[in-house]
Amino acid sequence: MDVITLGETMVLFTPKSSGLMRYAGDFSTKVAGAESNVAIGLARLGHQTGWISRLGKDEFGEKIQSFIRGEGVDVSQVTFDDSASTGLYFKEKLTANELRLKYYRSDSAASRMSDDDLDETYISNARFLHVTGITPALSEHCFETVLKAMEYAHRNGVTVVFDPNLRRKLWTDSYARQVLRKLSGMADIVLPGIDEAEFIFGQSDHESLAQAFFDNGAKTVIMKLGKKGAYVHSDQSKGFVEGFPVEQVVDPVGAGDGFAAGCLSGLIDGLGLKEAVKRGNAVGAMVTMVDGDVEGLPGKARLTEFMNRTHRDDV
Ligand code: KDG
Repeated sequence: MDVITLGETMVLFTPKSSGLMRYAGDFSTKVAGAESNVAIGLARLGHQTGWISRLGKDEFGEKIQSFIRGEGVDVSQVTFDDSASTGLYFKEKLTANELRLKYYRSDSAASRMSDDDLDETYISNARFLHVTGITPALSEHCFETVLKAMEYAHRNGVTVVFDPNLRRKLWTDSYARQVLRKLSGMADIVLPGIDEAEFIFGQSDHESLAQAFFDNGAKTVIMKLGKKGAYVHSDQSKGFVEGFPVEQVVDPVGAGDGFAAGCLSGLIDGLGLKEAVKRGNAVGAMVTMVDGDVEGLPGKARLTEFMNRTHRDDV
């Protein structure tokens, strides 16, 4: 296995019309969850991935499992809970450029994940473990599960990747800050957005913030700077990796997961850090041009074509 991820995935309902959701009659139903988005992104690029989670024993749970399995991700570690429901999430398009997200996930099946859902041997067979700051926000059990997964990874020489993925609707700011700081310090690679970095360490410039993550324990910091691209900081490499131009942003949700998938794909393929981040920038940009959290994730051929079309020689 190249990458194993762990987290909650939900059925995503999107009204087909814009405006307040109370007036919406038709919805599309899709599948979305930060960690499975990354696993799917990597699978589309030809890598071996697995996703650990709990789903409700309901039709939505079945839908999610079939969809993720159909994308080529290993779902052998997914369990079904018959006393809790699969989480749901709604993406309300208020105007063409304004989205509002609403979760129905409190006490969902995934929020009941525990250490029992983890198999150390399964994790030990991966090169990377990818976890995010969404999972610890779901419940104390979930937080402990993330800590245990990280412990298994460290013990077996698996590189831990952490994306803070701050979701303020799920917990209080002060507790979120404390947990995200702790988990960022336990990761080998950390992937904060600049806003998340400021949330965790206070307002500053990107270089000082990257240094703060580094001093906190992360060995490699890859900071997302939106349209501008990313800034990397490790022992070997420091500097900007410019972003790719986007013709029109259709739906920005999931871009960070695409970025993570692209970066990890590059590292698995043996690229240098900045080249890997360039791939991350490209995948992230492509995700924003398509509606849905995973629908814009490219296969290798489309990615290569996009990167060549918007060729940049700056890394
Ligand atoms: O990064 C995109 C995710 O945020 C989305 O797919 C849903 O996992 C999700 C969440 O918790 O918001």
